Formats: sequence, C-alpha cells, structure tokens
Amino acid sequence: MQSETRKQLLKLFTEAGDTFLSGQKISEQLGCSRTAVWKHIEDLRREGFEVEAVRRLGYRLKQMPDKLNANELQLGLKTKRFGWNVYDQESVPSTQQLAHQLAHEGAEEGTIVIAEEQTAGRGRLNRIWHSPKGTGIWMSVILRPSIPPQQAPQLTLLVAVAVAQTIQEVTNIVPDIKWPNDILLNGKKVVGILTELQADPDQVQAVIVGIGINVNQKQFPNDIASLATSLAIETGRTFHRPKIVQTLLQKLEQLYEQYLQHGFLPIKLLWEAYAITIGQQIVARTLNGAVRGTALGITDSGTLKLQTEDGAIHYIYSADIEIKKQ
Ligand code: BT5
Repeated sequence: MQSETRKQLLKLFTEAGDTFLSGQKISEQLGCSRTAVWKHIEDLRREGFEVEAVRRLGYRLKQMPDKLNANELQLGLKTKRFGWNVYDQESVPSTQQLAHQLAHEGAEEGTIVIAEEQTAGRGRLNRIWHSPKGTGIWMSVILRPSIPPQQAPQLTLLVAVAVAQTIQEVTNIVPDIKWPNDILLNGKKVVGILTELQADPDQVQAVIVGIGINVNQKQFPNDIASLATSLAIETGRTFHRPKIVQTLLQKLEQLYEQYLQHGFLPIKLLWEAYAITIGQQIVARTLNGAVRGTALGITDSGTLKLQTEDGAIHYIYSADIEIKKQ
C-alpha cells in the first residue's frame, strides 16, 4: 500500500475511535474504489492490525500491532518535537551506540532510537542490560540542553520522573524511584536509565538518555530473576508498547520544557514524591568504596546527600544504593 494512503486510512480509523466507518465513506475520503479500500484493509491485517468488519456498519480498528516502529509510534503522537525523528530497528547491539553516532552527526533534539531487541544492551559501568526481543522498550533519546556537564545528572532524575508518571498512568500503580536511576515495582527493578554525555568542558553537546522498560516479559534469566520484574508480571496484563512510548515521550517533553524554563527545582519536588531512598539507612557503593548512613535527600543539583553515623555529610554523585531494612 502506498504510504500516503496507509497514513490517511489509519488517521481515519484513529479519529473514528470506536465508531464504525462505512466502506463508502472510506472510499470517498481516500478517493479510491470500494474494492481498493478492501485491499488496503487486508494489507493492514497482514501487518498485524486487527480490523473488525460488520455488515451494514463497516469497519473499525480494534487493535494496532505491538510493533515499535515509526508508523505505530507516530500515529496519534501528541508531542511537538520528541519522537518525530525515529530510527526504528529490529535488532541492534545497543540503541545507545547508534544514538551516540547520530548525535555526533548532528541529529536533532528529540530524535529517538528504538529497537525490538538489543544484543549488547548495557547498564552503567558496562553492565549487561537484558533486552529480549519484542517484550520491552529499549530506547535512546537525544537531548541538547544548554547546560554545563555537571548538571547532566539532573536529567537522569527528570527522566525517572517521566517514566514513573508513565507507569503510574498505564498501570495505576505508583512506582518507587531508587536514586539515581532505578524504578521499582514491589521492590524489583522494572526500568533502568542510563544517561551519557557528549560534552565540551563547559557545555553539553548532547545527552543520550537510554531507557529500558520491562513490559511484557513473563520471566527473567536466573541471574536477575530475584531482582527484576515487568509491568506484565506486576499487573497480570499485557501492554501495547507503542502506547506506552507515546505517553512517555509526552511526559518527557513536558518535564524537559519545564526544566529548561524553570530549572531543576520543580522536577526535584516531583522526584521526591516517588523517592524511596530518602530518610532510609542505606549503603552507597561508589567506585571509591562503600559509605553507610542515612540518605538525607538530594541537593538542588541532583546529588545524593548522606549522613554517616559520626554526623559527617557525604555528597554522592554516582553509586549503587542498597536500602537497609530498618
Ligand atoms: C541501568 O544500569 O539500569 C541502565 C539500563 C539502561 C538500559 C537502556 S535500554 C536502551 C538503552 N540502550 C542500552 O544499551 N542501554 C539503555 P545499572 O544501574 O548499571 O543496572 C544494571 C543491572 O541491572 C545489571 O547488572 C543487572 O543486575 C540488572 N539488569 C539487567 N537487565 C535487567 C532488566 N532487563 N531488568 C531489570 N534489571 C536488569
């Protein structure tokens, strides 16, 4: 099917929502014969769209395919800039790697790289991020804020808020954020966020934000089975991934605009509402060793403030946090 006709037909269906569209009406709108309409609908079905046909009423779109490609992601997308430049891939080593390359080549802000599968998905410190095919959201977003590199950790927290709001909206469960980059449901990790920079000493050129969301997995490999969970495991439902990406891009764009206009403070307040780390006894494992104490909060730049038993205050820029049972 020609992509323009396809686009028009999908637009008609999405605008109609639950209402049936008659074959006559579609053929008028598309300027083609009833037989051509029927062929276009068969094409959509072959692509995985579920189109219901009822005699005398016509057609309506019941279900879109759960595919993370530009067509599905942009249909009904409500953002201004985020997600309008999409690199959709079936399989990549890591969406971060491709996004870095695109950012170097000048890709615009809001460009996303998204894949059905990552064969070398990574976390912080090159740890492995399990990214099996067709079940999760493995995505990198390119941002170009005019900020000094020291402020970039704020963006990890901003993204965490956007993802937490998204999960809350689609599941009705309020997730927890564990500083700096984990999102948990029932104490298990459902999302990981990886923020990487391309920067000069005093100016960020691009921030590559990697977001991994476990959506429809029913189980995990042994090494992470006790730590990881998915939206499906927690709710007993399966989710339509393109819809989640659309919601996320919208929240992300809103928060990012707010951040550029008003700074980190409003984001910090939102972040604190989801944070489980604050006020807890924690162990922060940094590259320079472990520090044990009470997490007092985060500073206005997103750094974790920790007080050890002797009363000393430590500022933690990057660490793995273990929350101690009280
Ligand atoms: C993170 O690292 O949590 C950041 C993960 C970012 C993944 C995204 S996916 C799109 C983009 N492309 C990439 O290649 N990466 C980004 P960290 O805090 O270091 O946590 C890593 C640890 O989480 C691992 O050592 C495992 O213990 C655990 N883990 C691995 N895969 C997981 C999964 N699918 N779900 C939950 N936990 C997982």
